[in-house]
Amino acid sequence: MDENPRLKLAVQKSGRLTDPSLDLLNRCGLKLARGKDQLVGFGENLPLDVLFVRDDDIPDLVQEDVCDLGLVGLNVLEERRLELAARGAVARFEKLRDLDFGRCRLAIAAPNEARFDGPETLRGKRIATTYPFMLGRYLQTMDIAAEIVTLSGAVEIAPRLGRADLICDLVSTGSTLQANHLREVLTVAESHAVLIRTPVPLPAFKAGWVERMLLRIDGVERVKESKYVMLHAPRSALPAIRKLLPGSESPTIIPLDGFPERVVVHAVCRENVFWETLESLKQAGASSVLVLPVEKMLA
Ligand code: PRT
Ligand code: ZN
Repeated sequence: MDENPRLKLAVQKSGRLTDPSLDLLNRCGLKLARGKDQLVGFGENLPLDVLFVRDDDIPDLVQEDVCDLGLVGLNVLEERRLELAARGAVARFEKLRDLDFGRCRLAIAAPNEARFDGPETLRGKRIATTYPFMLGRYLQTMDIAAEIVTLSGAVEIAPRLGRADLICDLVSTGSTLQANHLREVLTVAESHAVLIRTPVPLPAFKAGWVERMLLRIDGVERVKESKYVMLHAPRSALPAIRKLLPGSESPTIIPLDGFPERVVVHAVCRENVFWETLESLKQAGASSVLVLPVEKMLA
């Protein structure tokens, strides 16, 4: 048996999740060697390799233990879970983290000119979707009988082709709906990218690396909006300045040589620092204010 087995992580090969997934891994310190069109990226500096696949294959690759980890949309995961449940099977992938990318919602949209007075309007209508299980569950919870027209793509043109009265599809900016003369009327589910893991227990070496990656992911997520603020201030202004620093824990106060009444303040702010905050800080007596991005943070 391999004494130092490598972790295998499934990532979407080419699509909306590819760049943000690779960006996250890069921020976690992974250097990937990947030839053009290669299906496997080799982790040069960590015992972690990336398998590039279609997003729809990721839940099964992970639950069948072909891959230890996967980055995939909650929508894909949930649809697969319901599909398995409909066959009396149980989804075995385990969610490790919710991630801050791939945000969208599964929504029902109606043609602009069609009347819509709430969920009741769906009764007896045909709804086109590539998410028949999630839509089915939604209709069931709302106690509405409607016909689900399952398509494999191009859902947004179904009403124009006369194949459906409404659609149920993923929406992020809403511009696709708009371009197809549709309007969003109901939200079925919210979604974002998630990290999932195999249900099979991992050997200690791999488990240790999963833990380390999780700490790094948490660090990356935490610093996204964080800023490091440095400023000079009169000691007397400290209470006011502390109140103005957004989401900061106890700042570091450093005496300023030769100026007993003045101090240097260093603080990590967990929220973005806007110009308005800087202006208020200045009004409160701060000077030489510097705002720096935070690259890494380990709790
Ligand atoms: O080839 P593969 O099967 O891997 O890719 P795919 O075509 O199935 O997936 P892809 O790349 O389109 O999306 C991958 C994942 O990104 C989805 O499963 C979601 O978790 C997430 N995501 C986030 C989205 C969107 N936003 C999104 N807007 N997935 C799809 N869309 C589509 C939507 O279906 C519609 O056609 O974009 C259009 C609407 O976008 P807006 O901005 O016009 O509203
Ligand atoms: Zn897909």
